[in-house]
Amino acid sequence: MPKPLVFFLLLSVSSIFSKTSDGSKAFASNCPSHVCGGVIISYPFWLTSNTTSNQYCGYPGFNLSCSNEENTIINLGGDSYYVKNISYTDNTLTLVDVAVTANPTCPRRLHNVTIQTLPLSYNRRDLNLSFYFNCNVSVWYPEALPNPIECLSSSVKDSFVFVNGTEPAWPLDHWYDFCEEKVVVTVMDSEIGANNSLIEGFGGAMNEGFVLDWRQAPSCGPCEASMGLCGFDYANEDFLCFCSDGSIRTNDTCKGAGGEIVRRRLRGPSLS
Ligand SMILES: *[C@@H]1O[C@H](CO)[C@@H](O)[C@H](O)[C@H]1NC(C)=O
Ligand SMILES: *[C@@H]1O[C@H](CO)[C@@H](O)[C@H](O)[C@H]1NC(C)=O
Ligand SMILES: *[C@@H]1O[C@H](CO)[C@@H](O)[C@H](O)[C@H]1NC(C)=O
Ligand SMILES: *[C@@H]1O[C@H](CO)[C@@H](O)[C@H](O)[C@H]1NC(C)=O
Ligand SMILES: *[C@@H]1O[C@H](CO)[C@@H](O)[C@H](O)[C@H]1NC(C)=O
Ligand SMILES: *[C@@H]1O[C@H](CO)[C@@H](O)[C@H](O)[C@H]1NC(C)=O
Ligand SMILES: *[C@@H]1O[C@H](CO)[C@@H](O)[C@H](O)[C@H]1NC(C)=O
Ligand SMILES: *[C@@H]1O[C@H](CO)[C@@H](O)[C@H](O)[C@H]1NC(C)=O
Ligand SMILES: CC(=O)N[C@H]1CO[C@H](CO)[C@@H](O)[C@@H]1O
Repeated sequence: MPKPLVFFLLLSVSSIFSKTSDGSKAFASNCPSHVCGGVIISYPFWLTSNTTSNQYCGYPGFNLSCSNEENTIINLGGDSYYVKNISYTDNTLTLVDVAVTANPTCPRRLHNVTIQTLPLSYNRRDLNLSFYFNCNVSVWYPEALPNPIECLSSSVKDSFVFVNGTEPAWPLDHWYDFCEEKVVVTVMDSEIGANNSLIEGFGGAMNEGFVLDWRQAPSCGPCEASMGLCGFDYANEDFLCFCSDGSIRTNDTCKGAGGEIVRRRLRGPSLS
């Protein structure tokens, strides 16, 4: 093949390529990624930012904040969790309760993990620990229960931890009625030894966090199937589909001509 022809072919291939990559650039500028402390925040996750734009790419509730360009945080049921890792291939999130890190060896102010209606579920590797706080059972049958967690107990009230479901069959029904609070926290089962290292080990396990699987938001299927990315207009409470041609539609799909096309080019979450 003569050289000019090869050159010509290369040129036309690259101009086709750059045309499509213009399209994806427009796409990317609407839905930019962000790296925070080594965690890549990318669709369907998005960065909560203080811009005036109320329109975001990503799933509702999958907004993350970035504190000091160091810590990525997600909010679940009003509680904050550090996001240690997001896998976009395994669709997993590794989370550590922010409250745990305030007191790593003896975490306090624990709360139940709440995933509500978000498209999240527990990973196979998770294990639930049940904490019973401030129980006055010592008055009754102290010897039938395991050792209390010293750092969370006082002379009159004891706190206990169990792998959920292994609480002792107690001669006195509902001994936990004598506890002020029960909280179930999730850890990775690999962090809990076979022997009773739970009292010493629960803090360490909680610092390693737990894994959630994330999946496609149900409302987002048609948009993603048409190569779009889902978003939301918080001001108008409209579902949005960011299409690869640069348009943003209130329809649930990029296919066909239907749907109001939002002409305004949006910046998306800034700080990218
Ligand atoms: C966002 O808030 C931070 C401080 O909270 C401020 O420094 C920054 O300028 C704000 N950015 C925008 C785009 O308003
Ligand atoms: C996500 O958005 C909600 C609602 O706007 C807000 O209350 C929450 O603090 C945000 N989460 C994070 C981690 O920024
Ligand atoms: C993040 O999770 C993925 C999948 O589980 C794993 O391969 C990767 O090593 C993790 N990265 C970090 C920094 O933990
Ligand atoms: C842990 O508790 C959650 C509910 O809080 C439940 O959905 C999950 O299946 C439990 N995991 C295990 C291993 O018991
Ligand atoms: C805890 O264990 C009990 C008994 O096995 C089970 O019924 C309950 O669903 C478990 N709860 C969680 C949150 O895992
Ligand atoms: C133990 O606690 C329960 C519930 O918190 C309370 O009803 C009960 O009076 C307490 N008993 C003693 C002996 O303190
Ligand atoms: C936490 O969840 C358990 C059941 O999984 C429930 O019994 C307990 O009351 C909950 N605790 C709080 C503080 O909501
Ligand atoms: C548990 O303790 C036994 C005896 O002390 C020991 O042989 C075994 O290796 C321990 N298992 C684990 C998982 O630590
Ligand atoms: C596929 C689809 O949902 N199409 C809808 C797009 O929006 C118009 C009106 O805005 C509807 O008539 C279409 O059914």
